[in-house]
Amino acid sequence: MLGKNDRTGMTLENLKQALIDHLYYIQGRDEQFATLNDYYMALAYTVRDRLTDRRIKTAQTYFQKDTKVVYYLSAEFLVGRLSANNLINLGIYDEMKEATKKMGLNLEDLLEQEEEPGLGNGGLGRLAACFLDSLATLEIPAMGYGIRYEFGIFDQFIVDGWQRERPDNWLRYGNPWEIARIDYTVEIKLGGHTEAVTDAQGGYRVRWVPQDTVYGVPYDTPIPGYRNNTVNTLRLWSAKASEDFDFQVFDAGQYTQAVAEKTFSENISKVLYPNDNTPQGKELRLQQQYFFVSCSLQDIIRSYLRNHDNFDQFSNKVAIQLNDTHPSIGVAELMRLLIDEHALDWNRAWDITRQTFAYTNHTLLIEALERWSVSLFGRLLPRHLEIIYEINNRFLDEIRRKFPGDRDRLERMSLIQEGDDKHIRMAYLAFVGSHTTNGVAALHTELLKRDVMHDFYEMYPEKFQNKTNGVTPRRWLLMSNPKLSDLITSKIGDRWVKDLSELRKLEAFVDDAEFQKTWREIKQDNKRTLADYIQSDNNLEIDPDSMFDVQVKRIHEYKRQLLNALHVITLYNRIKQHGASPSDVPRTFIFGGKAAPGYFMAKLVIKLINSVAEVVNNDPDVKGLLKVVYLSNFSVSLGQITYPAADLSEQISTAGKEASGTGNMKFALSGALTIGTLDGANVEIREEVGEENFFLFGLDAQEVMAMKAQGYNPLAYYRNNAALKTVIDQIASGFFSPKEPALFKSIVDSLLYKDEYMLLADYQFYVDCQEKVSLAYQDQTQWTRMSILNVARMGKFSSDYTISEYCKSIWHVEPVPVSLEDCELPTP
Ligand code: NBG
Repeated sequence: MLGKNDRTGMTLENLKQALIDHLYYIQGRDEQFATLNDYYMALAYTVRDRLTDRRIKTAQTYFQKDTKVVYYLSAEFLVGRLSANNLINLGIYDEMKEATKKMGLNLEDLLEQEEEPGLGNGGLGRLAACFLDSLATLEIPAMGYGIRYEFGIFDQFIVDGWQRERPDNWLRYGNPWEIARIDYTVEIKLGGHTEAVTDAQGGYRVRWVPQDTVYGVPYDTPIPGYRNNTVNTLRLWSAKASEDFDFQVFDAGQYTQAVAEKTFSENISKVLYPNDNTPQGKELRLQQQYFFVSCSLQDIIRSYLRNHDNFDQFSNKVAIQLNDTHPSIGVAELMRLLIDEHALDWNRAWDITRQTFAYTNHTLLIEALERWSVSLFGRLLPRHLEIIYEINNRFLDEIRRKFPGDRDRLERMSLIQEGDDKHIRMAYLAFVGSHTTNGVAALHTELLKRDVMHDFYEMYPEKFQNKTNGVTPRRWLLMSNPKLSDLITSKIGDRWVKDLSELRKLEAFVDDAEFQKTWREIKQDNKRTLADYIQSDNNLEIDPDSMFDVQVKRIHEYKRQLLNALHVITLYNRIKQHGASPSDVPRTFIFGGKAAPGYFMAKLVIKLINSVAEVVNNDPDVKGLLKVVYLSNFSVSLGQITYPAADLSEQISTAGKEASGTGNMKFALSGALTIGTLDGANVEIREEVGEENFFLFGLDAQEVMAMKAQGYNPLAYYRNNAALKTVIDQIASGFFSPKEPALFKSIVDSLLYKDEYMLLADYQFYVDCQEKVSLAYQDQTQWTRMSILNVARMGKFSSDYTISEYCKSIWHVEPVPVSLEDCELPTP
């Protein structure tokens, strides 16, 4: 029986004994010589053992009941550190704290040893991680599939105001959470050509003769639900050179070349491409996508065939979600596997494929939609190119039948973009090969239907759904904001952890002076924690009594960090000119986020923010009123101390550009108020918390489009707004870059002559709205009231809710609880 077995018991004594055993037998250390990292490793293995019991039992249950399983395919899983989360979900955080204390250790110090797995860029990868947590918590049979990048997102550091990058060697000291499953290794083909062959029945078949093969080795990470017995699996694939293909070269006596080729094919899982919302049309990236998708589909089929001897039940037992287009090659790969390897005919394979896949779109930025050059694609995946052409032929016939003679429509909707350099439109392939396509916030889904995928909506309106994003309350409240969690639980009990709508009950305390006071003290404590971090990391003193005005997210022009910077300069100028006005509350502007290494403008914005910080932070005239901080190397871990410390959350993207945003939810869940545009999930957040508890400004998506259509002229705003003109002239004249006055010329030119993201059109609205924020902050009673209401009304944005909606209307799966009764454990 689980728990009765000392090997994986949960009592304080069991845990302590396990720590000592692992320290000794796994790390090979005694207590006298053990380092902090040795102790961390012992702790991780101790927790992993307890997860392993439940993971094996979970897998057995799914297999025995032959349940339908959700497979979430994603090129990114930004899971964050695992130790604290696993302790909390297992319900042994306090026991472990005691056990380590008894050994003279501090649990928090041990947890700090964990290297964060940075296997994602931003919101898309973090969403996948929140979804895994919710799937396990809701007891849904599910598995995540992705890539075990040897190097995750680069480490960012700031030198002289500029972003610099260093490789993220996260596996350096080993990863105690993963288990390699060598027995499930699969073979992947690449390149070469195809041949027609006749099979035993005299039928026509295609054989793919690859140029190279490479192996995929799976590494499993356990994903526990919150205080239940479910432990699902995140399976990440690592590339390993196949010995066969080296043999010829070996035989030719070219030993070193053979070894070189070996490392070459292992490059596939070497590094995460550091782009957020911008595709990288590189061959290696396509190899990565195909590699993990083919590994995963072969694995899914192997697993399905353990319980079945034909494919009749496939789409009743398997739901595959495509997280954006990165895994969309899966549509062609499943067709290939079913037709070429399992001898199904086209129509049957196509029905199964479309009943199995669903696709989530994550962006409206046209330039961010993935397209692969046909020539590159055909070189790497000759068989898949044939299949995609066949899918397209049949699809174009369907369009012709529905819209006879509409040639423009054919051209617009074709999976192949014609022209000198032909491209495959991956979003269209994903749509055509799926039963359902969803957007990630109400507005985003509407714009998909109205704009980006309008032709598809006209033809198949029933295939579109909305699923507004959410975040997991475990990591983003319980774990990151323990003091607020305790306060909430003391008032309304702890059911909110699994049912976030329970937070509504906090509304009863919104005017309770004592409660308000404690609420404020907790925010203050969280601000002090962040201030301490900034003191040690940036060597900068900031005032926890000032308003923390925070924008942390990837740096992208559409997210408009630059608009925030223009506001900072505006305030600075105002105070310099007129002295402090009564509405000025002391503010600390906190920025953070990585720019793609090849994204020139984004990197220049970082430099500008740091240059403004240099001037502002060293000017005695604004001392005590303004400070600017750039947090380097923003990550999940740093987010966990940043969101809880924020007073104001900046969600200021150009309307119609941010598909959803999820940082907006994390801030509000910790009681920050939002200043934001009507973009992405902001719209729904505002609806939920009430318009009087949200600082709205700026053009809406329709106005943005209308203004663009009329011919937008940023220069007019510049000429007609004296404060704005001063700010831009300062940047242009080198006020913030005296050693290199023309440094920011490209920023100035882009604002004045193009302003793609309409900063100038929104500037005055934004500055006025910030004025209202300052006024509101002066009334702390009212502000606290708004803060409490924001938290109380965040129920809709739990990823548990989002996932339950996917389960109901896309995947058609039900919870399958796992029982630990009669669980056979090896006797020690
Ligand atoms: C991002 C969007 C965000 C959204 C996340 C998760 C991509 C392609 N899209 O607005 O920009 O919150 O996806 O859905 O990274």
